[in-house]
Amino acid sequence: MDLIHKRWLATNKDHHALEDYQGPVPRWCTGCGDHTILTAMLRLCRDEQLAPEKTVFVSGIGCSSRFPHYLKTYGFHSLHGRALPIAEGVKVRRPDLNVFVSTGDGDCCSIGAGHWIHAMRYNMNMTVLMHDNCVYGLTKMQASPTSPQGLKSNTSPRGALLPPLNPLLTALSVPSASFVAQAPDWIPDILYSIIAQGFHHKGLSFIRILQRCPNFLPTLFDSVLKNPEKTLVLTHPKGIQLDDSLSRIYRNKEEHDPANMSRARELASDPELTPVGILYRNEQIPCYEDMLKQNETFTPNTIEQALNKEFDKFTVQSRRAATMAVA
Ligand SMILES: Cc1ncc(C[n+]2csc(CCOP(=O)(O)OP(=O)(O)O)c2C)c(N)n1
Ligand code: SF4
Repeated sequence: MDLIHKRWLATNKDHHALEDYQGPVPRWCTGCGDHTILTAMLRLCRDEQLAPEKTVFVSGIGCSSRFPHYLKTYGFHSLHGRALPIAEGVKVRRPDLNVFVSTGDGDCCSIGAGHWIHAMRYNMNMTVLMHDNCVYGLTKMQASPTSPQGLKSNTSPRGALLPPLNPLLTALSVPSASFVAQAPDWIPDILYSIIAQGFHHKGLSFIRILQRCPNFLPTLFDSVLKNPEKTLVLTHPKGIQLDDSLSRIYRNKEEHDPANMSRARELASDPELTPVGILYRNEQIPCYEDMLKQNETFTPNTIEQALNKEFDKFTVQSRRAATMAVA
């Protein structure tokens, strides 16, 4: 940001600074990936100058679902698994609002899985952050659908029996999926860039964020964190780009066109590499709220006319007016 721009912002009374969006100090554990996700979100609100009164964060229940408490916008800390239908309700009545959803892997892929699939289908214009720490954090370490096979937890003391669900592949398989991306919480610039692109996408942007939970799974992402070669950064003029310093660390890159669904599926199922970037984007898929508007038979005007017609049946008329009406 140049000096003139900075000075102009400082003197502009309508400008929102980062602190205008910042709520109380978060109560997540030290080192929890949710902190960096919140920082990225605060930056986005400030950079996009989102009006706090026109911005809503909806969440379910879980550590990650405490997100709305830490932002000075509207927020709805709802029920376990129900963040998406509530966000859809907000969007359908108030399409003018910026709607964001924070949901954990338990919240989204377990109890909320049905809502997740249908929210992808409805493709309403909102940004969905799926904080995937591969465990139930808030309730103190039970296996989630994305937990690695063999994970010893309070619900699987001998190790989780099932292989994990792949949230990227699941999302890509839903008809009408229009934006699917993966971001790590530990590369702030990439995380921010992906969230920003998701926000600018018209439709539901599903962003799976690999989120560290140092309290319960401190070594979960070690292989990727300690060896940058295991990360495959998906670059594209219509996706994300790496600056020089990140390019020196993350040498494993692929130019991936987000319109290419079959390559997106291959990348999502790669057993060795962790893809980071926008896997799929399709701007042609209509949003449900726009489809509704086109088919809307009840406008405020037609509702008023229908109500007036009904109320007129009960109008008490003077005898003279009634006689005139009969004549
Ligand atoms: C209907 C219902 N079932 C179960 C719970 C208990 N519960 C609260 S949070 C949670 C799981 C949280 O895990 P996740 O969604 O992965 O979020 P995290 O805490 O890891 O961020 C569970 C099972 C609940 N609150 N409501
Ligand atoms: S338990 Fe895990 S997910 Fe929850 S706040 Fe602590 S580090 Fe974060």
